[in-house]
Amino acid sequence: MKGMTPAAGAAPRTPAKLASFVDAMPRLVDAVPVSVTADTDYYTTSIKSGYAQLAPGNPTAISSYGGGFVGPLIRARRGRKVAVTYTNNLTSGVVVHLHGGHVPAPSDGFPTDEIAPGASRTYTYPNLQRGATLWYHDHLHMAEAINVFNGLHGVYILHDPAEDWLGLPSGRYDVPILLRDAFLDADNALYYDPTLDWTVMLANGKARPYFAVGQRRYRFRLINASNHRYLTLSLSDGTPLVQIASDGGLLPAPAVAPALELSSAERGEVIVDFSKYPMGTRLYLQDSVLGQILRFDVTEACPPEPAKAPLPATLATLPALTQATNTRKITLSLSADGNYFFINGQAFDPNVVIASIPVGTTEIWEVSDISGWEHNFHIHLVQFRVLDINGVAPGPSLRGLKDTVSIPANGTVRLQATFADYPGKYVFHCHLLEHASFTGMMARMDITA
Ligand SMILES: [Cu+2]
Repeated sequence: MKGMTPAAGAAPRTPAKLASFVDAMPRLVDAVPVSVTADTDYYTTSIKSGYAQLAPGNPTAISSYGGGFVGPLIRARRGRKVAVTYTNNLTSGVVVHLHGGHVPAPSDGFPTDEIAPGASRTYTYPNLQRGATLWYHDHLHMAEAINVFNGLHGVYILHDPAEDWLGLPSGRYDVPILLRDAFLDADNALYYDPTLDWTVMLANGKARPYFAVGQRRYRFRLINASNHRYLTLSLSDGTPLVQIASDGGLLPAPAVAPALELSSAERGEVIVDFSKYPMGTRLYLQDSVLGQILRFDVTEACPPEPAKAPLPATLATLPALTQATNTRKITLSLSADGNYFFINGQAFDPNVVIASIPVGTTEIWEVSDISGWEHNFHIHLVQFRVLDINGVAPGPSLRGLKDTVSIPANGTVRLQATFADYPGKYVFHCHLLEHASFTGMMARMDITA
């Protein structure tokens, strides 16, 4: 990838030659609480190594949350807490971060808050934010790129009764799809080398699968869990994608566009209406670089959709932007030796506070790249608003609540965020995981009481 040089002496690997659309895309398996109290659902998950059938042929050695290549699907409900106790049964450390979650610092997964091999840690998520498609993944200092590559990722849906009035497809017709690329060698082994071209696109842990659908609307929650690949997704027949939600939940209004762009870690929820296609139709979800990555087969008998009201022009009303009291400049640069991407002049040091923010503050961040590379920018703890990109107001798909946004090379994005509560230490960083893990592109922010 950009900014990475090949490891010295690395043996060349032959990529797997994979047939496409052989396997069905699995539905993610719901996590089952081990106990439920009046206000909290409790889960336990073992982080362990194992094998998964990612593609036809040999099974692939993986790291996993709970055994599957994509971790258990946690379904939270707004206003009910979720507590997950992770036990690390790997031979190296891990950290779990709920991406997009508004959570107290001890549960956020600071990169050095390691769960050592054999140890356990409980993360508690308040779920007081708006409904959204979140995801969880490893965040271990200088190792998240490899850990996520090996399979430490999962989906966390925060359901919100405030969405019920929209009559969106639900249950079986509300389908999270975790997309990520990989390099599989000729033996189907995951082989981590970011200088290679990772051309195997996995959807819910299967390489280029098919998915049977019925003649009705579906809600697809698309998560770009790729380490660094940008996705530009579209339907093969040119039907526009109707995006209803982004990182932090519903958009103010549907964003209808020929393609949906998702940088690493971004989410986009789309409504696809298959009712216009004859039975037997094959339609592809395609990426501008990788081509067809998922085939929808209109083959499933399903009852007609009840009272299909058109999507309203207004999906959600976002909170009014409050007056910012501080403007903070964030500069992304390349070190003189070319080995690091700096944030405000330095590589990540977990002991150095780059941003100290009094709790309750609303800030505008001017995030500028001067490295000449495109990066993407993720702030923990908050959902922010994109004010403008190179001085231009964001397009419809970026007008909702966001936690990750692409920063154009040599460009500036202005964001606004309110750090309403939860004092403690957090990070913000480039979500190209190779940059975050290996080039120091991360910074500590402390929310001060
Ligand atoms: Cu970067």
